[in-house]
Amino acid sequence: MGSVSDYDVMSGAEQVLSDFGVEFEKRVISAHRTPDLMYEYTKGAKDRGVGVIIAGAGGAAHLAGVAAGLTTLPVIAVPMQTKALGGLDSLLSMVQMPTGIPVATVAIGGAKNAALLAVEILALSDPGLSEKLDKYRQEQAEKVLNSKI
Ligand code: RP5
Repeated sequence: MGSVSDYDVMSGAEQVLSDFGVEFEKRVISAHRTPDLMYEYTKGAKDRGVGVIIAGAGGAAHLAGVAAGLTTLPVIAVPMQTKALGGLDSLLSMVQMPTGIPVATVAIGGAKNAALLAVEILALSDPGLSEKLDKYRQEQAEKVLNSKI
């Protein structure tokens, strides 16, 4: 994430990944304030065994786009809600990537879905994780089917 101030939202991703038993790195790295670290961290990600990068940032939210330019790992962007523009600034900064450097952008504040998408990507080569996803979907459906009003 681009700042500690993003953690309230990004902790949702942490929670989902923990629930699925997926190992993760949790870092504050800013594309603007710490560009050298941004380069070093992202360039080394694949060799460290990282499978997917989830990047949460707000405002002029270049974190995900810069990461995507530095690696061929899938990058998922989480736009943060902002005071000035409600998060539309973050969303548009993240979603309009140039052809050739894709970023998968979730909803404003959608950290949990970002984590679920990451789990789905990792599950392509992990049958155990795939089973957990099926179970999760089943439980979700049951909650709706059993809901009373
Ligand atoms: C972005 O600027 C961060 O991702 C954060 O959402 C926003 C504000 O950062 P702080 O000023 O709170 O550190 O880079």
